[in-house]
Amino acid sequence: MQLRREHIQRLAEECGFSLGGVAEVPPADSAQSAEERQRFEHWIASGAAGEMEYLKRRNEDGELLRSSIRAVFPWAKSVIVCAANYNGAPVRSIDPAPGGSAWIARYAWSGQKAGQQGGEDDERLRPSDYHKVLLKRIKAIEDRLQQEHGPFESRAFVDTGPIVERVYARYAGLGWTGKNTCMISQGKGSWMFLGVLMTSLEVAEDSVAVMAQDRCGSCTRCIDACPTDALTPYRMDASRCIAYLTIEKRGVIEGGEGEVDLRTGIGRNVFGCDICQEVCPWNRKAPLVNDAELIPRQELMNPALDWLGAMSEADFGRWFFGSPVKRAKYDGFLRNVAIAMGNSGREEYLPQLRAWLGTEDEGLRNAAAWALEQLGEKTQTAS
Ligand code: B12
Ligand code: SF4
Ligand code: SF4
Repeated sequence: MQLRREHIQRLAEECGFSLGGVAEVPPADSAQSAEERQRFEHWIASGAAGEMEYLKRRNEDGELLRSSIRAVFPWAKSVIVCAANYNGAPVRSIDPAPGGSAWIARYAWSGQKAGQQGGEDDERLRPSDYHKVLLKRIKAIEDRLQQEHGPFESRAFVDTGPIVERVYARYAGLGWTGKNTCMISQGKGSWMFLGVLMTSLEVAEDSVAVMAQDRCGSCTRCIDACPTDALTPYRMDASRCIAYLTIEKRGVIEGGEGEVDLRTGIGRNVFGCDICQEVCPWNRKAPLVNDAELIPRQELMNPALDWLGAMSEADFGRWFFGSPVKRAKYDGFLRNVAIAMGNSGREEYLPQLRAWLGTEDEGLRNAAAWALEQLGEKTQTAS
């Protein structure tokens, strides 16, 4: 039994994806494998992964787990890669916005109807998380293939597998790797989540994907627009990326090295960052999402900083339970809000920031002290 491209594309569409493709796993001793392993090794060795320890895990032979599928799944011969659109609304963080508003990255806007429990709550959207949404769909593809072709080895992942999904999206012909490091589809842009299914099945000879051509050309808009200088062509220093700082980084956010103070660069972004994709010309005509499990929640577009800052831990849980935003954790999220307040130039936040100086969480305390200084108030604790 071999996998055929058209069949995978059809299955992907039937299971709720915008794009689907299949790639061969290159032999361990191939030049392609060696190049990817080396690129990943260098990236980790340079410190670009910051404190994301899960990216640095190695096997007993000292190989980085995420740098080679074969090291972890020797049976893997192919990877099915599927992409789902999450372009919620034509609202961008770089456009003029109401004063005192924050930005939550659009991948975290998603929600779905609360269900048929009756009563007024029915129309309300409850948060949804792309990990769960996509994994369910990938597993539906897995089931369909098992039914059609009998048992085979397989593993489905969204984010968490020992694989750089964008590399396989490129191998599967879904798009190219942009200078902003995102997977860009020529017709659909880069607002795409990825999910993968590794299988022990071979790819039919006539279905080996043709890699998409790199269409970045001489453009450097993403690199020029990045507020924290995290990008050089096709490479990100994640330790400088706002998405890393506001989602993955725990504790204190320091100013960092380089010309830009990272906290200033964060601007009004309180969870993730969309800038290097918003400026990308390939997203100008990107289709809007039409997906019952990824419906954009209006209240998360340009949310007011004072609303976010006044959230109790219980409120945070209510608004973000089941949403990717939970990953930042309550204290981390408030830390980000404090930094955005410091960047707002608005004195109305002074009382809230002063109150946070008395909090136990060091990250939040430090961010509040820094923000107060930005707003012209001297404190003892700012670093
Ligand atoms: C860790 C991680 C992050 C980190 C680090 C990002 C990074 N650039 O690596 C942080 C927290 C910063 C992050 C941010 C975001 N992430 Co993220 N992240 C991941 C994760 C879990 C692992 C990525 C990884 O291994 N990085 C390591 C480095 C080395 O990989 P890389 O930059 O992708 O580089 C590879 C290729 O670019 C290629 N390459 C490098 N140089 C060159 C040069 C040429 C010429 C070519 C052709 C290729 C090439 O080889 C590299 C390594 O082999 C993946 C899921 C997964 N398992 O893959 C999601 C993933 C990459 N993230 C995703 C998303 C949506 C985001 C955000 C948009 C979220 C947000 N709005 O805040 C931002 C996007 C920022 C950006 N410009 O990339 C999507 C990307 C979808 C897409 N269309 O590309 C993924 C695939 C999750 C998913 N399942 O959908 N993320
Ligand atoms: S997501 Fe934001 S901070 Fe990160 S590389 Fe892109 S523009 Fe820079
Ligand atoms: S902004 Fe330009 S350089 Fe950056 S990813 Fe898009 S096309 Fe490529």
